Amino acid sequence: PVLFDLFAMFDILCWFVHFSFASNRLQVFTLTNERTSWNNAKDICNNKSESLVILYDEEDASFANNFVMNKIGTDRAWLGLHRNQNHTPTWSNGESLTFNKLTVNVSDGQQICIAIEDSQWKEFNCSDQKSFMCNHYSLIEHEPKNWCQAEHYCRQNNSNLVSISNQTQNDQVINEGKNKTFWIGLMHDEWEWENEACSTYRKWGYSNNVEKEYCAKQNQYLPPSLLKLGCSNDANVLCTVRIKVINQTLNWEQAFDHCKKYHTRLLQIKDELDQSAVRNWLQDTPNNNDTFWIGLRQSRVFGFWIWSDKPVTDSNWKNVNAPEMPLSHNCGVINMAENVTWSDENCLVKHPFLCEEEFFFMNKSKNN
Ligand SMILES: *[C@@H]1O[C@H](CO)[C@@H](O)[C@H](O)[C@H]1NC(C)=O
Ligand SMILES: *[C@@H]1O[C@H](CO)[C@@H](O)[C@H](O)[C@H]1NC(C)=O
Ligand SMILES: *[C@@H]1O[C@H](CO)[C@@H](O)[C@H](O)[C@H]1NC(C)=O
Ligand SMILES: *[C@@H]1O[C@H](CO)[C@@H](O)[C@H](O)[C@H]1NC(C)=O
Ligand SMILES: *[C@@H]1O[C@H](CO)[C@@H](O)[C@H](O)[C@H]1NC(C)=O
Ligand SMILES: *[C@@H]1O[C@H](CO)[C@@H](O)[C@H](O)[C@H]1NC(C)=O
Ligand SMILES: *[C@@H]1O[C@H](CO)[C@@H](O)[C@H](O)[C@H]1NC(C)=O
Ligand SMILES: *[C@@H]1O[C@H](CO)[C@@H](O)[C@H](O)[C@H]1NC(C)=O
Ligand SMILES: *[C@@H]1O[C@H](CO)[C@@H](O)[C@H](O)[C@H]1NC(C)=O
Ligand SMILES: CC(=O)N[C@H]1CO[C@H](CO)[C@@H](O)[C@@H]1O
Repeated sequence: PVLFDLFAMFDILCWFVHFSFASNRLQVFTLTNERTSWNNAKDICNNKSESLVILYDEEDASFANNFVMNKIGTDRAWLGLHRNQNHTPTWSNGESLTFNKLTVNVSDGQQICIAIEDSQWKEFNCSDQKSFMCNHYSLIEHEPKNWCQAEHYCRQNNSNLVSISNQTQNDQVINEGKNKTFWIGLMHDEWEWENEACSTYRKWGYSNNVEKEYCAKQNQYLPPSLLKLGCSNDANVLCTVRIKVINQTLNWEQAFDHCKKYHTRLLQIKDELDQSAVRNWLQDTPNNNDTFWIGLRQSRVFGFWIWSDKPVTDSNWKNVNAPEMPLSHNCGVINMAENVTWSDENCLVKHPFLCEEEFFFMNKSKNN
């Protein structure tokens, strides 16, 4: 068996890796020394099954800023944000906007989200925390969220934020809204994050760029902000990976294949930062009191534990020492109920599992 993938080792040596989590979203950042155009940067990340970095809030932004400055002291790194000039407003369920009660015009770079207040459609800062209404007039009053979190909440129930297609429906939405101010499924934003990620982070820095400005990079100055830059300019490449809980129960091999096919790979935990990020992240995940497959496997020939193709260096075993043959089972799980430690498990048992991938989409969401 090929246990040590030379390419992977090369990766470890040449790419800076770090975990961060903000607003319940975990990201692994990697950065290249290469400077290239935005489109090329996007390809470089995609070729590694990663994507250009998405910023979800100021914490992300300041992390990305420090990361780039500390690693290569560069003043430029591309972000997964670009301007789509053909943008037309659509409902969050993908339907086009045929019935429109909005009376404002949106200017370049501005992101606005629509809520109903006093029976009218009004524009608000998408970061505002508000009540919201999912489809079927389901009003969520007591868990105020920003627009993206609200849409995410509805999605978890196979729904969307409510969309409105005629006056009758508009009246009903208002009626069911109990005079609250609540988000509906409409966001205006001609700037788009990669992979249709939904993020309300939008803090533009000063930019006196005279060329056509279509892509965004991280600004190196504090406080961190976004700068517009022509897409054909050169900047460094900042990629990211995410983690996803798959609720479906499969055996280890099937889980491994599933992650590879639909996402990137079964989750690997390479160091303490990874471990604590996973811990923090699982704590905020519903139905987390579970045992999840991770990409941990024991070589049946040599007896040591590997992450798919890389040796396990850091460890967090339940009983401190790695389970040893011949008594051990050959696959690894992580267990929230056991203080997020690892245990060996029979590879044929079925468990939910953790993949690495993007997970927060505007519309085009991969199932599972
Ligand atoms: C990405 O991969 C494709 C196919 O392997 C290759 O043709 C292309 O040059 C790669 N692009 C970059 C930027 O590495
Ligand atoms: C919005 O812009 C259009 C075209 O620029 C203009 O005709 C319209 O009056 C504007 N509406 C508002 C409310 O400013
Ligand atoms: C939206 O609100 C956030 C947080 O309060 C703030 O940082 C940001 O500047 C606001 N955006 C706009 C366009 O006013
Ligand atoms: C989600 O589904 C549950 C159970 O069907 C329901 O009680 C809850 O109101 C739903 N939430 C939303 C946002 O639709
Ligand atoms: C309004 O839209 C809803 C949902 O699309 C539809 O079921 C209903 O028939 C429409 N009503 C009218 C009067 O067009
Ligand atoms: C909503 O507010 C209006 C005026 O502010 C009031 O007349 C109406 O009774 C209120 N409706 C409900 C359901 O509270
Ligand atoms: C995951 O699956 C379990 C059992 O099949 C179910 O009870 C739970 O609601 C599911 N959780 C989610 C987030 O779908
Ligand atoms: C989680 O699982 C542990 C062990 O199976 C059990 O003792 C504990 O009560 C569970 N907690 C919840 C919140 O279900
Ligand atoms: C769980 O693990 C954390 C981190 O290793 C440790 O600080 C904490 O004391 C542990 N809690 C229990 C109950 O063992
Ligand atoms: C998850 C989701 O809402 N997907 C929708 C995205 O938009 C298309 C139409 O453009 C719909 O068909 C999908 O259902």
